[in-house]
Amino acid sequence: MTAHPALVPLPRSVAVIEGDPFRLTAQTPVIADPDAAAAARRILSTATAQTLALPAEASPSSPALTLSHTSDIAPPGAYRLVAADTGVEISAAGAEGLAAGLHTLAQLLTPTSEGWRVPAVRIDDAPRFAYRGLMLDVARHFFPVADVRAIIDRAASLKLTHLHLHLTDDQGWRLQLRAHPALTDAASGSAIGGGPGGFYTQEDYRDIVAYAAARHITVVPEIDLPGHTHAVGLAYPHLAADPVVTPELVAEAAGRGEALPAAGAPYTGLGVGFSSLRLDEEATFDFVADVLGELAHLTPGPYLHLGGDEAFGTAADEYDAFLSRVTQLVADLGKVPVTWHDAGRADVAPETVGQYWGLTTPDAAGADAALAFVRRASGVILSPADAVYLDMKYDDDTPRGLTWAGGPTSVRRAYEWDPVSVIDGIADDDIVGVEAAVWTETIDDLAGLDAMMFPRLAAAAEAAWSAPLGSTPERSWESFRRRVGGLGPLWRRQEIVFHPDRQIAWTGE
Ligand code: TNX
Repeated sequence: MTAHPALVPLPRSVAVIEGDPFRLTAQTPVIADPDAAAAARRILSTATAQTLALPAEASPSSPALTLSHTSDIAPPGAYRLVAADTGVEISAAGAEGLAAGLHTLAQLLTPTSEGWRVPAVRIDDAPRFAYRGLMLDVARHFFPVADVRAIIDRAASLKLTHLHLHLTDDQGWRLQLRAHPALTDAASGSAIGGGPGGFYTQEDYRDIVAYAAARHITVVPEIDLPGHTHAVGLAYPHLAADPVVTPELVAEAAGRGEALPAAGAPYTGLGVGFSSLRLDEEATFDFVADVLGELAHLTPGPYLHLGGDEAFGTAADEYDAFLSRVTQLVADLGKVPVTWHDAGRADVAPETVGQYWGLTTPDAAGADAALAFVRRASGVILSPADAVYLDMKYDDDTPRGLTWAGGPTSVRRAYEWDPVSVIDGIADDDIVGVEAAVWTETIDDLAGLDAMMFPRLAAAAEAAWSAPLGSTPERSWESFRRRVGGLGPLWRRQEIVFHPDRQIAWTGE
């Protein structure tokens, strides 16, 4: 084997050790607590596209997969993996680290006629950032629960920890709320391009949250406020301001052959920034308090995302007062508010985390807004759009996708940036984590999500997990393009319809 196996995200240390390879078969015994054993069967069966029994009982002499808890391995997600012909041992403090180790083991497997070969290696690994996220926009196009589950599996396989669901936007409201059934009755049946839309029942949402939790992923729900709210007006006309139709929006809509937004009619175009809740109405605050209260109750995770982006239809003073009041409301509900960085200029609750979505070379306003969160000591999530907005085209020939974030985003551009270098004055400790985002204006099915996410999601995962870009020879584009290319066979077995990008050195099997 080569010195560095095809592992993404790159582990902290990989050492090739003495010994013959391990052979994993369906009958390899698993020595582990029942939950960890179940995780091993699930993760390795998916990775091999075979049902691996991995029995618990074994003769003492057969080489086994051993999963053990060791309190001296930190932080959460960290693990040690030692493989040789005598067995594979994964150790971690808890279930999250064991799962991370199992996903690494999945990447080490090569099929042979006598089972799956695992090279003799010792890996000591730990994440750089605790928050490693993926945002999925289910508002522009709706994705059923089965697709969201598939996305959760994909995120877990790259050791991500958070799934941010962008649940509401101008084109539709996707979450059933008991106090406001009109939102899904009147405002979920539309999507970009005129598709049928859809929504998650409360049971669906609980299913997603539980499925994610079983894979060590926390759901971060977003209700985008006070802009991106045209759909609210379909249910509650008195809460929505009239669309602000600018000459630019008129020109864009004409160019795309789309209808303009009109109060009370579903919006199915790609325009942004024209809608706002009515912030001069106390009824709006009652509505928002109800919605966020119910969402907090449904959501076990610590974060509630309030959006706050592109509220061009909202007066600046009203926007600031709204964000200040609503972030405080979320804090009072016992949750950590998250907003897009646009809200940094407002006097938001001090615990509010800002999500930076400007470019890897920020403009002054974007950098200032992001720094405001750091000054309040709450930190930032980095989602630089020209690196980790996975809805950008790869190149001019990509069938789906947008190009506004500095043109197409090649795999190399998605890889060659480092979180700590984006905003001057922000150190590793100020960074809560890194989040990739797939906006779905141009994507309407799982195959489309796959093609846009893979391989670039692997680059984002490496930015979130691995040591800084350039800190070791392997933390480089040349190494990444080899390593990620080696994952092609695994992704095919996992039924991931990845984009066979020409910058990547794909290996066959
Ligand atoms: C910007 S990022 C948006 C979204 C769009 C996306 C498309 C952000 C906070 N707002 O409304 O869907 O670009 O790439």
